[in-house]
Amino acid sequence: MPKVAKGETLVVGLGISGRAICRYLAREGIPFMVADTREAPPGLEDFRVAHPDVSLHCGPLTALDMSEAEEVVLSPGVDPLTPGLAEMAERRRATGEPLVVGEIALFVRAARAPIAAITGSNAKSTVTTLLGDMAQAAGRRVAVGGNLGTPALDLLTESPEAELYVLELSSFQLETTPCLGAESAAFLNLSQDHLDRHGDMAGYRAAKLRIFRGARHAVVNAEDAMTWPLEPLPAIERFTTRPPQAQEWGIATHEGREWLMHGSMPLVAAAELGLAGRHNQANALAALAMGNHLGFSLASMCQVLRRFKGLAHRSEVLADIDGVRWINDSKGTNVGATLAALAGLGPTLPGRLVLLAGGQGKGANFAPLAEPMARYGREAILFGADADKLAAALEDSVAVSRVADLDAAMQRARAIAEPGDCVLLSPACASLDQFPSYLARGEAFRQHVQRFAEEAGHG
Ligand code: UMA
Ligand code: ADP
Repeated sequence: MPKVAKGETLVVGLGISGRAICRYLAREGIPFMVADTREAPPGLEDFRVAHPDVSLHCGPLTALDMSEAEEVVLSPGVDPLTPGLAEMAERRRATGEPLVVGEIALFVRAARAPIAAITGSNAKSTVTTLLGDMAQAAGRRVAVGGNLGTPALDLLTESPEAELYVLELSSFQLETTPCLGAESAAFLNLSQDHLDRHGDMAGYRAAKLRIFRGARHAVVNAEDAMTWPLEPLPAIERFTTRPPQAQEWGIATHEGREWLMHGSMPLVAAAELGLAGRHNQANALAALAMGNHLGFSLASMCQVLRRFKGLAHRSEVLADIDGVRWINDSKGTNVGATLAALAGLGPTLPGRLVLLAGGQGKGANFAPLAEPMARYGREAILFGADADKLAAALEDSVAVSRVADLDAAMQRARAIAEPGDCVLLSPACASLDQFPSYLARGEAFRQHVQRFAEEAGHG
């Protein structure tokens, strides 16, 4: 049986994070070997070129003897309960630290600047990008990455002068981080996602709550008790989309208009925000609370909120073609995100919503989509691995059609959408059964829309 040599670190996974872990260990002069459970992992070529002398094990981890490994560093997509790893879960190193950790644990050890960290089922990327822009506007040398964009460990070399790290962290990354020690940590919301990995909501929440370990400042959602830390922390601030109490960050009417507020202090009128929708007002408040703690001026943060138009693939309006609006929300990869999109868009439409949804449901319950679809939907066009489950949840509430894939869904949407309608790609599912990523799915949607626009003479 192949063996991790005594004193060697084992890196598990050859994806984006795995390759970043390898680069970090090589830079630090730490001896390591690599394993990937797949016979032909995607990063193989890169790895062979970058680390020609490092040994690699491909295939089941039970076929690798890791009993003498110095440390085992997991990529986020690797479940710590994978056979071969599960047996190591309780083991500790001579230093007392857990033997099995993730990439972020190495980052915490190496980082020399404060960390602001953001997690939640939805809105992580939006809040992370907003806070990064706010830091920049405040004149800070900031490095932004993690689950979004650059892997955390690569930030150490890409931005060696960073005064602040702003990290988007997934439940997968937090699950293997013993103590993050963030200067400010936000847990934005919790709704069903990744249940196939975490088992149930309690397991999923527990992974996310690890963001607060060692934190000096926490930002939580006043309307979602699942985001509140279980342990006392030096400072906890709350955001809400209701009128704020005392020192909360919230929304209230001021001089006849809705404003984002800190306690009784109006900050910026909701209508001035570059981002649309109630859910994005909550996101803006979370970023303000974190930025305020980090010492950014409220005035410069509000300027950022006025000009920030949002990220691609998140309720992104692509075109208006013959009175039909086409919106790309490919990043709506769970039910909570799709609910936010339906609730945000539905009331604003003169017509109805045509929803394109489907893919891998990750064990989620689709029933909550039925009510908003009954209220705002014209039809749900369903495709991908969990289309049947979606159909079962929706068919009593709205017209449903089943198609093979996104291409067929686009043709169907074009045929049935009426002027005033909105065609919304917000799949409530991961894309991986039919696409390499949600980005590829959103790009495919964009290309269809572009072609429809050209055919309609809008190109
Ligand atoms: N895999 C195996 N065997 C292995 C290693 C990986 O089967 O030995 C599989 C995993 O189960 C997974 C895929 O390969 O299906 C990728 O896993 P990975 O850990 O190698 O992923 P990376 O390429 O390193 O990308 C990860 C994040 N992906 C995941 O957590 C699944 C990326 O987030 C992140 O941008 C990147 O690290 C840099 O930090 C993507 C994501 O989908 C956007 N994240 C999930 C989400 O946002 O919901 C958590
Ligand atoms: P994440 O990085 O957590 O996936 P994103 O900012 O990329 O978050 O947004 C993901 C999805 O969640 C998008 O479909 C977006 O429209 C939706 N969304 C944004 N803000 C919220 C919110 N506050 N609550 C629920 N869904 C949201």
